Amino acid sequence: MTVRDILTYPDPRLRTLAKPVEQVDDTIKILIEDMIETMYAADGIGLAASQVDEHLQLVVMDLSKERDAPRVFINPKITVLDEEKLPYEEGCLSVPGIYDEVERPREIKIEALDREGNPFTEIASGLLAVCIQHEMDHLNGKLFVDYLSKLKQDRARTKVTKLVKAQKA
Ligand code: QAP
Ligand code: CO
Repeated sequence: MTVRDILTYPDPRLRTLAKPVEQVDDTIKILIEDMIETMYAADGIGLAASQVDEHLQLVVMDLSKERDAPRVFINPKITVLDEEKLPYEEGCLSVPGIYDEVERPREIKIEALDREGNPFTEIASGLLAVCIQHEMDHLNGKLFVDYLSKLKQDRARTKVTKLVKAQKA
């Protein structure tokens, strides 16, 4: 397994629209393993394939405290069950050091394939609902900072660019 590089804001490749996974073959399985390892190495709770420059509809997540319960969502689709929106303080591995509140529908239905390619359905609220909506935005080329004011976006861009330069130096 390999830790892959995570694209950072404002890299234009983060705006690429992800394509559906056609077949859960060995290449996809390796990508899934690499994404899980990359998420753990970066101390994240969720990672979309777009963030490692693989433009496929694939998300990994681990919301467990022990960090031993990785979950995989292939070709996820959501249906909003409750339009009521709740604010949650979000962050993103592609926007390191930036955290801010985003409002999203509080209850959704998730339909996806698991890592064996078997379909499943799940009703989600709380952190799972927030996280899957955040990750699915990535698959559509959208970032959580897009919901913030232009001023906050400018500040985030400056801060992340500096941080990334400092890390490389
Ligand atoms: C998305 O985000 C998310 O800035 C996943 O320095 C976040 O894993 C969904 C992270 C919150 C719902 C709520 C961010 C790690 C991790 C950073 C992450 C950082 C180190 C973000
Ligand atoms: Co993110």
